[in-house]
Amino acid sequence: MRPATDALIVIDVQNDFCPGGALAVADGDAIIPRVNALMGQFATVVLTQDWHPASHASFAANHPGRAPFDMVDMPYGAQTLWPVHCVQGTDGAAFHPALRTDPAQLVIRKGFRPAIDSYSAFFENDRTTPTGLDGYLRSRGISAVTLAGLATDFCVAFSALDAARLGYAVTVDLAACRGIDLGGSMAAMLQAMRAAGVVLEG
Ligand code: VGL
Ligand code: ZN
Repeated sequence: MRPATDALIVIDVQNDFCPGGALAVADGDAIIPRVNALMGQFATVVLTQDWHPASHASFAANHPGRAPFDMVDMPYGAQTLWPVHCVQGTDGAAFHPALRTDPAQLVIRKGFRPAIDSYSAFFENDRTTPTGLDGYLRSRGISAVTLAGLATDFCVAFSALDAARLGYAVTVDLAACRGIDLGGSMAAMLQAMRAAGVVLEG
């Protein structure tokens, strides 16, 4: 077992990010056995779920004339437009059926406000609106987090960078992650995580 001050945070292992899903990450489901095994090593396990209303501003379909993967300017900064994915209550938003969910004490849902996206488990994309996860972890005495899940270069990386900024010791288990790699995002985010002191292992 890892020390009681360590938490595992499993990011967005949902059907829409796995093969056959609306925003499938290549080989996304291949991480599940490793993620399930990791859960056995941590007394504190948190799962996140991308959880958008159908009207969400990150969906290209809600921007006439725009296509998925275009960039747009939002009041909070640049935003990638995505295919419709992880709509609240749909099968695409459900956890992959092979993911163990019983060991988790908390499920954080994010991206539920129509006007703002939330890649990170800690803050929405304005980088200031909290999800509440920091308060949960702090009040439980957690000082180190290990991250796994989808996608390495978006929700996992944004979560890792925020966790480092908040003062947690952060490890990303790369063997338990898969990425989207949009316009060099994988190399850029790996570099940003290293620069922030995030330990990349696996
Ligand atoms: C994600 C794009 C849009 C992710 C979520 O989980 O990495 N990526 N929404
Ligand atoms: Zn999303």
